[in-house]
Amino acid sequence: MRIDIISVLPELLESPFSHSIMKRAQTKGMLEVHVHQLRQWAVNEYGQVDDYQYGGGAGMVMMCEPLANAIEHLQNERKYDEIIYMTPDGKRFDQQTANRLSLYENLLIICGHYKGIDERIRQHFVTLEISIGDYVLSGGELAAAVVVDAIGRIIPGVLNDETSALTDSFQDNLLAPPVYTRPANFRGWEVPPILLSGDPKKIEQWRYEQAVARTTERRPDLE
Ligand code: 6GU
Repeated sequence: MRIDIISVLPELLESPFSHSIMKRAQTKGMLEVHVHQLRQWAVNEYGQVDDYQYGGGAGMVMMCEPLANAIEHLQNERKYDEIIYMTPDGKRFDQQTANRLSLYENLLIICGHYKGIDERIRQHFVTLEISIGDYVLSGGELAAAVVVDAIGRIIPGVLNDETSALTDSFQDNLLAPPVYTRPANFRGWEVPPILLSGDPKKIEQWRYEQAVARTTERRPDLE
């Protein structure tokens, strides 16, 4: 998969994909992330990409022309399966959406800033609007990093058995059960004996019950 990202703060998106599983996905050639500075398509020599909003009001709006030119430049190179706009008024991101997006070849992500982007870009180019939750960030970059991470780690072949996504929280609308590692007794705090029993059937049953109990307690909305 290739993901292109349009941003006025590309520096924010350098580090998140350079470590651990995201790094492995790219080293293995399964994921490419390309970040593009929107100011390359600025309307003047000052690098302007935003302007005051019609109708008045505080806050700048990202202009049509730089965004349209950036998007069309990238579209000339390849066809995008989705053109995604990161915005707090988008559809709330979830595992189901991550799963669907992980199957595509080419995604384009637009990061908003200030009051957001001109509505006409949303109408004429954007095919999917994503929010990562009900709170406001100062720009779309950190939200885009969340989405790319969630997608990248489940691209087929990125995870091995040890890091398998199959047992993640949310993969079947259940939170994950508690996990433990050595030692079996730390300061008198014991690992549940069933996990030391060596009985895979019982252990699986216990994990399932824990997952259900945790979901009922913490996230009744998931059930
Ligand atoms: Cl996608 N962008 C911004 N600026 N804030 C957010 C968000 C996105 N998702 C939640 N809050």
